[in-house]
Formats: sequence, structure tokens, C-alpha cells
Amino acid sequence: MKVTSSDIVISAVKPEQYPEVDLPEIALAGRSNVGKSSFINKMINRKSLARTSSKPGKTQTLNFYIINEALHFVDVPGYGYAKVSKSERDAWGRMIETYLTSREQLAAVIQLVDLRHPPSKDDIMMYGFIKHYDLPVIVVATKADKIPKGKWQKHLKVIKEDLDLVKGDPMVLFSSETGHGKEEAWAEIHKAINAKNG
Ligand SMILES: Nc1nc2c(ncn2[C@@H]2O[C@H](COP(=O)(O)OP(=O)(O)OP(=O)(O)O)[C@@H](O)[C@H]2O)c(=O)[nH]1
Ligand SMILES: [Mg+2]
Repeated sequence: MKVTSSDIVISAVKPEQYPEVDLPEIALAGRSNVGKSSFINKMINRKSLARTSSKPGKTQTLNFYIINEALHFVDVPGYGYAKVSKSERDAWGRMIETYLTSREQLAAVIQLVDLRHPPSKDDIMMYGFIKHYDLPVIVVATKADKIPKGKWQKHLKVIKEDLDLVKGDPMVLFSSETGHGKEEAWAEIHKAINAKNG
């Protein structure tokens, strides 16, 4: 996919702030620091349109990015970040839940997991939540550059088993460092958008 334009549209915390245009949306979900913002940047060939950080908890709002005037990526704050109070965590939960369960434009959730580690309890819960609401999902196992190639399949298998990945749900091996998996991820995104448009 050739990306010719990309821009931030809005940082939103409530539905009144979501963009009104009827473009398909791809939301990024995953543990804090897993690489959601880096994924967006790599997919659109921008170094830092989506703000990244080596410290977890960088993304705090729903950040809508418009790509080629044709779709939105929605960067979602990460979960599993220890340094937040219960009330902050609850507010986070409500914000994400509201977005994921009510947004008509949502074409797919990309759930990012870290290829290096078995999925966390939160990862497993998130996947369960996505399946419960019957949302189309693309699992992306990122940071592949940190694992030797010979071990990729073994790690993918653990993720697949621990998530109890439903047959037919795509899983893409990815690296924001090398760009590995980029075209495959775009292909899955297009499939999801086409499926939504019927
Ligand atoms: N080696 C390597 N590092 C990565 C990759 N993806 C992300 N990182 C690094 O991981 C750290 C976190 O990346 P972010 O993209 O900010 O993570 P995030 O999921 O958006 O984090 P929050 O906004 O806190 O939820 C940064 O230091 C990135 O450079 C990858 O594929 N390979
Ligand atoms: Mg982020």
C-alpha cells in the first residue's frame, strides 16, 4: 500500500470528539509499551507522527490519524501499566469500552502482542473482550527483530495457544524496526475494510 498522506485528526476522550466522517477505522489495542504507536508510524512511513516513548503510558487519549483521506488509524492508550490509580484505570476502561462497542466505523481491532513473551493476562482478556463483542481482529506479534528468526514459529505457536486464537483470525509477524510484515498487515487491513463494506 502506498501511503501518500497522513495526519493527526484529533485526540479524543469522549464520543462527541470522534471525527464525524464515515471512514473505516482500524484501532490499535495492546499492552502499554508493546509498540502500537510505532506500528502506526511504520505502516505510514512516518518517523514520529504517532508519539512513541520507551516509557510506558505515552498514549493517553484516543488519537485519530487519517491516512490517504481513506481510513483512520486509532491509537488507543495501552493497558497493563502499573503506575496508574484504580480510578484512572476505570476511566481508561470506560473510554476504550465505549469506543470499541459503539463505533460504527470500526473495521477491525489490531491487537498487538510482544513476540518475545507469552501473552499477559490482560492480553488474553483483551482478546476475549474483542471476541465477545464479535469485532474483527488482526493479531500482530511485534518486536520480531528482537527474536532470532529460527525461534519465530515457536513463539507464534505459544501466542496462538495462550490466546486460544479462533480459527480464521489472522496473525501477522511484525517489526517496527525492520518493517517485516508491513505488506501482510496492510493486506489484512484491506481485507477487513472490504469485509465491512460487504
Ligand atoms: N526493537 C523494537 N522496538 C520496538 C518495536 N516497536 C516498538 N518498539 C519500541 O518500544 C517502545 C514503545 O513503543 P511505543 O510505540 O511507544 O509503544 P505503545 O504501545 O504506543 O505504548 P503506549 O503509548 O505507552 O501504550 C519504544 O521504545 C519503541 O522504540 C519493534 O518492532 N522493535
Ligand atoms: Mg503509544
